[in-house]
Amino acid sequence: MKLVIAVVHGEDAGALVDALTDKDYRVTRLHSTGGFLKQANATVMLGVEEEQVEEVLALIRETCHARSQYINPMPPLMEPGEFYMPYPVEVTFGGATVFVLEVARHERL
Ligand code: 2BA
Repeated sequence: MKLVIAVVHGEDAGALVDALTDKDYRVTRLHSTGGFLKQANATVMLGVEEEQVEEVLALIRETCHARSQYINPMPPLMEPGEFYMPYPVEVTFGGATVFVLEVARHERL
């Protein structure tokens, strides 16, 4: 068995969970926050058989899309007689960051 962990954009998480549950996968959605952007994203976690991993990855590819956004790397600097407005920097988020882990043991008790 494998554990698939996918960090996805919050706006894609609903469609991904629906696509997975439509195919009878058991899924857990966690609210998470990216360390770099410090913005909410979603982590979707599911235990699957090895032969199901490719189908799960295909569903993630179909439902999760890359997005660009601009962030300000530092706040504007305003000292007496000085004004510095930093240029926004473009950052691309995802489609998805996916980890596939070996599961040592799985029980439903
Ligand atoms: P964040 O950490 O908020 O990162 C959002 C996007 O910012 C990243 O998109 C990447 O394009 C950029 N970025 C992140 N760290 C950077 C850095 N040190 N320098 C320059 N740009 C940087 P993605 O790579 O698609 O990642 C989307 C989200 O997936 C991340 O949100 C984080 O929550 C998660 N993630 C990505 N890689 C991970 C990893 N190796 N381990 C754990 N979580 C990861």
